[in-house]
Amino acid sequence: IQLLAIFILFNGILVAQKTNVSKPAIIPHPTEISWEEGSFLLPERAVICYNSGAKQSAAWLQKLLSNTYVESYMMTGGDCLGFSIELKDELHGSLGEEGYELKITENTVYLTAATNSGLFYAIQTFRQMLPSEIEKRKISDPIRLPQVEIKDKPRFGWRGSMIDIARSFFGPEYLKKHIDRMALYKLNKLHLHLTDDQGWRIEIKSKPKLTEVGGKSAVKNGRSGFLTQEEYKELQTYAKARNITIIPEIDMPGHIYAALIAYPELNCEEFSNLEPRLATPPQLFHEYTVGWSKFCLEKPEIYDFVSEVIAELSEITTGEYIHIGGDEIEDDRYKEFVVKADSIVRMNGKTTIGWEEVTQAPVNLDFISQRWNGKTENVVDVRIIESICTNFYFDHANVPGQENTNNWCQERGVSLEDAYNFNPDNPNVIGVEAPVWTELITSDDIADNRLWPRTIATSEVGWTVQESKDFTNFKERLGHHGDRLDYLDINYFASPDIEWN
Ligand code: TNX
Repeated sequence: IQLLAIFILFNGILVAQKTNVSKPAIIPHPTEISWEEGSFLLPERAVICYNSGAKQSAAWLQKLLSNTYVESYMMTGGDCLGFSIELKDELHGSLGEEGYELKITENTVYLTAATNSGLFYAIQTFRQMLPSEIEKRKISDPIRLPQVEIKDKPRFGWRGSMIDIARSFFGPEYLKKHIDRMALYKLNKLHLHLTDDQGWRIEIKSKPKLTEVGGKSAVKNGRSGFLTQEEYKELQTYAKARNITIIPEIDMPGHIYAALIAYPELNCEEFSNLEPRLATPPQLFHEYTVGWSKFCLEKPEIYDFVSEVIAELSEITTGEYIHIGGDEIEDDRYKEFVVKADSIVRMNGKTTIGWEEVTQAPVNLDFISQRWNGKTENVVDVRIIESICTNFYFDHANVPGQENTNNWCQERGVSLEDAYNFNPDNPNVIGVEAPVWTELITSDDIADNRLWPRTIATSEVGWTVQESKDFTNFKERLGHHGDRLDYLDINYFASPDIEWN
């Protein structure tokens, strides 16, 4: 009898150990999360039942499960076996455009939202609960998840990442990977800095020389190239399916040398728009110097150019926004240019974004200003995307002294803590975005190192309410994501203040 008792006790401990599953680390931190006693062992066969409109999301869930041993079938309505995924219009009020609920009981995972974007995010949270190996290969070991109830929605609708593909080109392959990685952390805006002095990266059919000439140029050691319109459209579709909008930027009226070599008539005759004269058409420009080129702003023809380029870009852009740049230039006609460019964008049915300098000009109130140094005196009170360089410029060093990094904004660089601790509390702020400028970033590996894990910090800044943010707690959760980042082949900077496990 004693032996039997010990045996039962022993078995009891085994069962208890088995069901006492660890709590997965969710990033960004959800609004409300309550772990329950007990667990759910994913079954070998499952039926994902979905309601009207939720089919595309059910397919995402099925795709995710296909990297586990769970064999799943999709069925509309009917009896769920393990998974229920539902759109509920009436939750729009409480969950908004991107919120969701995720509930795991002893035998079912319930994913609910008012939109497919919300369901997509419920799936991303569920994905973070699955073993990290699923990012790389199919796993056959039993998966036991803790029971939980999550109600979650973002603090901001704008949670962005920017890559400068003008100085060094990053093509569709890298950008798709980046989109996948962004999606895992619920980022929803990918801003592409498409043009600059060193290159022009988007095909404009009515101005073929932009890419024939400007597509062949790049910063020293950087890659050249450009996106065809087909590639751009495909990228948008790929992003859209992952709840990400592409924001195209044509930087004007400065940072424009690549267009000037392609179409020298946009220059002043005496090249006074190229001061200091660092290059003269038809020479390409490969150096790292900013703020020296501009359109010849007294020539009316430049507005024909701007109109044609913006019209064609608007035509192929499915998102609501066009970014006109507008940074780092001094010219008496600057404000006039910005107002005109803004109205051209609006005529094409889009919302205009520009770097913060643009708010010196009396732009339309729909305008969105992207704040990067906080030094502009606004004449208009418009919406703001927060990208202040001390906290969001990831071309700066991860740690002091890191080579091939910028340091003009903050000598010591932008630490993970800097990236995390920013609180965007200005009432005009609609969200956050972290830019990466690529004068010194000439390979995918270096780009990965600058983007990750700081981009994950930005995701929590954009998603999680201030009261739930805590750097110590974030670091701990991030440590548990190291494997996942590895399985995703991300060459992330292994911040020394994180215990990676
Ligand atoms: C500033 S901040 C820029 C970029 C450069 C970056 C790094 C801003 C709007 N523009 O043109 O690439 O510094 O040098």
